Amino acid sequence: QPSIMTFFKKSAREENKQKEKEGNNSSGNVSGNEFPTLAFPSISTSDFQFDLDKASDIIIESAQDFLKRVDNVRLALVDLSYKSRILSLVREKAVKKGIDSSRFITFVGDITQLYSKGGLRCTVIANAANWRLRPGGGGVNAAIFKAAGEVLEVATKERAGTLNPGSAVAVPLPSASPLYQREGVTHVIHVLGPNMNPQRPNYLENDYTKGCKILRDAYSSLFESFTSVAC
Ligand code: AR6
Repeated sequence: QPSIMTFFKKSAREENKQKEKEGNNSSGNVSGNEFPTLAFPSISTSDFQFDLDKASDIIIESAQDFLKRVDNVRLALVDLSYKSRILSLVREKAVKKGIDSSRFITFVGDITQLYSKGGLRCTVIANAANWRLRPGGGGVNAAIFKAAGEVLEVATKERAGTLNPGSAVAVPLPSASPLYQREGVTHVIHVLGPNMNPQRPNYLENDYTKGCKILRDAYSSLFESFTSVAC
């Protein structure tokens, strides 16, 4: 009878095997670039169930468009696992499209521990938020609010009460926050992406014409907010 521990040990072994195969935990040039860096999760592709192939195209197009227009900044797409499908799709497409690997990277790690656990300095992090900008609910939203402490909730309420799909709001992180002190994060940008999950508000009923537009708007609002706080 396999125990829970055996299961965990096996998963850790598998992750390590995968890690060895890939050589490291990132693609792109992680060190030697001191540009302000925005770390962001793939918006809408987990709890909000947005199609991964379409999302990866939008991430690449939006990043490429942004990096053409704005110098001296860097973008890092982050996900928790080496097995992340969205990270592999984006990596493949980034290579095909010839994105500058010193300015666009993919990184495996917890977005709340990028510096302390991964050595990646990101002054600004994005959150895949809900429309009420509430803590909890799971995914990256729960992780960020938990790691940042109550000060993030208070600072968020001062900036905005709700968010429309496709928009973003940048919140300066009070220096009392553990995320500021431990990770060097100065701003959290909440982004609301399109929702393809019938159990969640603003469900788009699989309308990918609307969904893709909202996802593009979400990334462009996110990247514009990043320039306004980092440049
Ligand atoms: N660090 C890095 N990436 C993460 C982390 C983390 N700690 N946690 C999750 N991800 P999701 P959505 C990745 O579901 O689809 C929330 O409950 C995850 O693997 O967080 O936009 C909100 O309150 C995936 O690649 O966001 C909303 O109601 C990506 O982050 C709703 O979910 C986004 O997954 C938003 O759904």
